[in-house]
Amino acid sequence: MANLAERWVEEQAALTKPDKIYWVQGTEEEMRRLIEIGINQEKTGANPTFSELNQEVFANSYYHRSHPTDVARTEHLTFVCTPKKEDAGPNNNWMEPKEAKQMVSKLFDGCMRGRTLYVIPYMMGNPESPYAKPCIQITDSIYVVVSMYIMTRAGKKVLERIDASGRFVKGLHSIGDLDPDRRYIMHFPQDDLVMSVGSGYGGNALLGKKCFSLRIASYQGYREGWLAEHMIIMGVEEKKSGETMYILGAFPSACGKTNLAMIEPVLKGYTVTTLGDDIAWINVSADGRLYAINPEAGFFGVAPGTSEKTNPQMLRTLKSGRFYPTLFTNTGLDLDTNAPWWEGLTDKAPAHLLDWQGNPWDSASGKVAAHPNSRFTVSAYNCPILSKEFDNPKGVPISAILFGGRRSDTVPLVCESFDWNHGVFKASSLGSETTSAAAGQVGIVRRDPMAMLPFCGYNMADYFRHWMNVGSRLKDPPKIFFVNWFKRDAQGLFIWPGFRENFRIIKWMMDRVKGTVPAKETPIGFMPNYADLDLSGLDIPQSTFDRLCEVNPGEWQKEIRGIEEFYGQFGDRLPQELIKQLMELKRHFS
Ligand code: OXD
Ligand code: MN
Repeated sequence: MANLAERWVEEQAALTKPDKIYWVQGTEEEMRRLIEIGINQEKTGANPTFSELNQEVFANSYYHRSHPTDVARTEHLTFVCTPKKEDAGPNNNWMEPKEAKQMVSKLFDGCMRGRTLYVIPYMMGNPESPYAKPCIQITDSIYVVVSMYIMTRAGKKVLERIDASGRFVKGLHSIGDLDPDRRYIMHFPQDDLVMSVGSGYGGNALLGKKCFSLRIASYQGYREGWLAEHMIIMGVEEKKSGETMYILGAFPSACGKTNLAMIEPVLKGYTVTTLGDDIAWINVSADGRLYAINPEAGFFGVAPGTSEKTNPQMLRTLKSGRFYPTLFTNTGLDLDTNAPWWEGLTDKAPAHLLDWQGNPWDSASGKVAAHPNSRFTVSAYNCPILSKEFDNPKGVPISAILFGGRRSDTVPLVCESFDWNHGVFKASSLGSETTSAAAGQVGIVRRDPMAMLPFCGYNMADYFRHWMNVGSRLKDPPKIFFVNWFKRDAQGLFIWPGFRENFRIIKWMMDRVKGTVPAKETPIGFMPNYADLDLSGLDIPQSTFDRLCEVNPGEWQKEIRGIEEFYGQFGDRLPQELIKQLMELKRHFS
């Protein structure tokens, strides 16, 4: 009798009707072969799926150009299909599961005719970890197969794990005809199932990432008592003591999360190691502490703005090519060197450049050469500062959690919450100006609780309660901090220098965790004293610091109105504790 995985694959093949079925083994030699096919035969729109890049500049790297309408996550086409609409919550688009399956099944019907159906068994998390989860993705895109090979632990060994556990997360994917009108990313949390059609873009098509490791996994975590979060994991070692503190950080997409995960400390005496740049699975261990693992095995990062200055470790990672190939998608292409190029990589653009759509780029046009959401896909194992704990099955113990957003005003540079529930309140009302990582208008403030608004696979009111329940199980809860690197002055210029200098704030947070510095109590939380922030070598006088840390009553009254409006949509389901916290804040500013 066919096993569980085979049976499911047969059913999907009966629906999608491919010419061939290919089970991915997960070997390097196999990926070379698939890349070759992508170079010579397989097309994405009018372009070959891959072309080889200059191996001297970026070793083992390949270029991919997507369909021009398929460049970002499409939140309006992303659905959470729970039997009851209230369980998906106002934070998700909803469709009744049976209806949703019927609708997308029509799009999947025969969509792989003349094509190959690839079966990718993969693991999210180190297979040795009790927290890791086995999965299978079906796809008809070689770009997706190679990307999954980089981003997850893929290979046939996972099938043994599926046989043993009798459970796996299923992902059915087809690029379909790439028509945005026939594009749907459907999640079925009750069935551990994702069906995605019409897009090859990472966040829509690498189903282990946002679809499973955040949307489906957040629901699993809700049921099972853990958290799946949109967070980086970093280790900061103090050389003098030899001690490492592990920190989580949540930021909405394209707010410098990856740069922070690999920050080169501007202060002497510290080393930063990276464990993850996007997703953390967080469990309460027997000792009452939070431990985090990164379920992914690679980085799918925004290229523009990545440079020797902003993220030298990422550039080293991208140039390594040591263990896995690296992909560049929708960047510009330097015709003289055959290397990818993007805005910010060098001060001056190359003389002969193709833009992300393959047209000669004209510097006078005012247009960008690389798409603002152009991406690299690179293995974490290629990263020179990958933490030696990266594969620790238990994960790493967490001492601090940091939340951030992109705000021109209102939110100060750094603020520590009074306690866990106050931190949950502040994180639940986090606002951020939108970026190009998702389709839609850029630069307007939207509430993005825990930076999870596009990724929470169930009603966020229940999610907030779940956060508080997890906190109540902790013996030694991590401190929760809020940062805003993006405050602007009256001329619209950033006040804080950002990038490497952000480490000064990390250092203050570590001092607070250790209890070695006092702080000022304000209505919104604890804030640093000027004297306790190490600003040595920076020209930041007290007056600038005061602007960075300003809590302006008028701005906060507006903020409170924004929070009230956001909370309103959750009705009675919103935990009373959050309403209490909001009332308390309001009292201070009325
Ligand atoms: C991402 C995102 O790709 O958050 O990580 O959009
Ligand atoms: Mn992300």
